[in-house]
Amino acid sequence: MKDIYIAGGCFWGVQWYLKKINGVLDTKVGYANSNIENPSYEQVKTSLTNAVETVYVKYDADIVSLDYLIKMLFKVVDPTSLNFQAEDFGSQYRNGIYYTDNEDYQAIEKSLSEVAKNYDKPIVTENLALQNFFLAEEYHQDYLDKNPNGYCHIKGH
Ligand code: MHO
Repeated sequence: MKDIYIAGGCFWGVQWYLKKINGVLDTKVGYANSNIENPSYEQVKTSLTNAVETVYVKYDADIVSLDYLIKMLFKVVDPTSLNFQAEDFGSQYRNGIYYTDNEDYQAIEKSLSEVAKNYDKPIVTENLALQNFFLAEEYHQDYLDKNPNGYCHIKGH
């Protein structure tokens, strides 16, 4: 059992997408690497907290690899978008992979260098240690299950 924190724009869509992957056991949406404690969605929306909309992913490493999760993410998320994703603008929509196990850093670097081969522009994905993660408000959890016609930046929804 391992965990990783994944950001790729609006967390509604990223959670909806990642939770369908075989081997993903649990997901929660929240705000990572915030410069204030327990920010609210309204505070994060100002882009002033530096918090990033992020999905906590608990996965079974015997079934799915971190490399696979990263490659799947970048089938639907643009790693060259700096501080925006699709129609959402602001640093809360930057893309990144945030680890709690320092050994994941090299693995993430390797996956990202492979992803980068698909792009002419540099990729801007953060590969950083998770500093903090605050769960988002309950109505954001599994938002697209609760609101199937809700906004989603990920194609296929
Ligand atoms: N464009 C969406 C983003 C929601 S997301 C949780 C909205 O403004 O509602 O950031």
